[in-house]
Amino acid sequence: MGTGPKRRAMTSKFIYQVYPKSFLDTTGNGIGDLRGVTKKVKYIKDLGFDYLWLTPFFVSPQIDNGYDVEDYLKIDPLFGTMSDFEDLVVECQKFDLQIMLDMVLNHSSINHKWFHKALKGSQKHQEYYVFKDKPNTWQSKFGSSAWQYVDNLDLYYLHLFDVTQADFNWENEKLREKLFDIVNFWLDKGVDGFRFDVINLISKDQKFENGVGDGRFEYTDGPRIHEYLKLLNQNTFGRYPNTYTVGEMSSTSIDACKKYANKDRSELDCVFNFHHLKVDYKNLEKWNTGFFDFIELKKLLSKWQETMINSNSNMALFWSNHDQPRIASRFIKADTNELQICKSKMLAVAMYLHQGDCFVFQGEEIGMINPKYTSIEQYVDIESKNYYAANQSVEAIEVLNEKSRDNSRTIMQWDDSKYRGFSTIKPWLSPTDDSKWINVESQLNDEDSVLNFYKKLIALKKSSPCLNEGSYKCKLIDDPNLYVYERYFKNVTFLVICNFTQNKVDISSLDLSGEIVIDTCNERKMGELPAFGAVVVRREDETE
Ligand code: TEU
Repeated sequence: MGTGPKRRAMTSKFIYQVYPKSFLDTTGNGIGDLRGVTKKVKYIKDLGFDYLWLTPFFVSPQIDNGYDVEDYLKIDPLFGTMSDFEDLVVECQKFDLQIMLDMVLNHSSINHKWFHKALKGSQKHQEYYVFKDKPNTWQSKFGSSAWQYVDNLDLYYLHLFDVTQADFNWENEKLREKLFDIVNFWLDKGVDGFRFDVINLISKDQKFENGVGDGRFEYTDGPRIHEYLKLLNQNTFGRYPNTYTVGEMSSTSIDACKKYANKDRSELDCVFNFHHLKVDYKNLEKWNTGFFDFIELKKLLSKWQETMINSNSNMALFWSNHDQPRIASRFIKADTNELQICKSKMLAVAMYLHQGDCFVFQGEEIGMINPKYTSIEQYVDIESKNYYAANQSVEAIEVLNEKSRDNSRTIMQWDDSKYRGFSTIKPWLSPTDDSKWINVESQLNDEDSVLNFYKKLIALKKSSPCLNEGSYKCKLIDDPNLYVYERYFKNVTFLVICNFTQNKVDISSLDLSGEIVIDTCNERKMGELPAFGAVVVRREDETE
């Protein structure tokens, strides 16, 4: 029960993210459920994952697909029952797969009973949220003002996300205790870890100044954030020796992240930052297309690797989640299936051989791609709908085709049947594509598939202390085609070479002597790397 700093093992963790709604439907209603997850525990474990992260399945009006929680202690009937969840825990224990839940502690749904009581005039419950006489200029992440007027109270409440997601007031100790109770409830149910949603937004600067732009600097990595995270740690998961936690950090800074996931502090084990996923945002603006700054991507990856390693902190390695378009469809287009497969493998090599914990979003391991919806009716996501409402046009659909969060939320493709082995009826979100190869069944039987490649890559990283603990150095940072880096530890070095283009690239200046442990290319001429190719060389210095 010690609350002092934990010593963390240096081995990287492998976490598989499941979006239950789109994973596997066992009831035939077109919506995935917890029993569907239970059925696939073995599949996840066989790939080599240590953890299963489930996005929220608590009672919710589902305006933001469960990130708007109405009751944190109950399972939404859409996904099953508490007994289904308990069965899932048992199945995970059987396969030694740890379970992580997604805790949304920055806001609740306005359907939550606390908010209802606040609206009815309860002072105590109003203090659980952020009510003000006057709004400031802060903008919601989903567009428009972040404040909503409540007529009968003559007050405004803060919602950094949708108007139905009211922000909590973490200044209030009673509220904090209530939230800690929720986390402890799930720990008692046998949960092994948590992903904390936008957790770096919970400490708002109490001056509530307008600030610049949308106001984010007034509430991001706020004044009491480290104190709150320590309290959360001490009062909940920190009381258990082997829990694992990762915080989703929105628009964060590297200096803040160094502290959040420092191995000697008692905040979190790991952090997500999104800077590397904004390299295709022209002028840092999400809603545009056709832009990709490769050099900036390399600069960001190398800055975060070096800084986090040097400050003894840990970071999440990821290309995708339920808010991001599919990585296989991102950055540079692949013209053929063959190139698409190479690209998926290359991106996996580029990301997961860094130092840090590896997060894979369902379907990434088979190279799933964005759907190409043609009308707004096919979209479900609230952010996408809001964007379209403000920009109704053919161009807006094209932008959504690249940027919508629904791109990653389409159903998991288990086989090549009509509804992809996900369901027996039309799913809640239309299937992605009609390819015959992007599905689990066909890839399990194919030695060279993306799926089997992920398996090998995970095994490689797990088996190598250097890839877990080693330092990092980026090479050829100004090269417009290649991402090259080295990992080194004791007398072992790994050289990672990735071709981010659709052309073959000259690599004759690089020393490839050593053991080639990964070569994604079918045919590779000496001194060349084919389109989207990746090569990894392991060297051991005998003289040390
Ligand atoms: O996302 C936080 C977040 O800020 C984004 O990733 C957001 O979706 C993006 O900036 C919009 O362009 C988390 C969850 O992952 C997301 O699904 C929720 O909608 C959001 O918090 C609110 O809970």
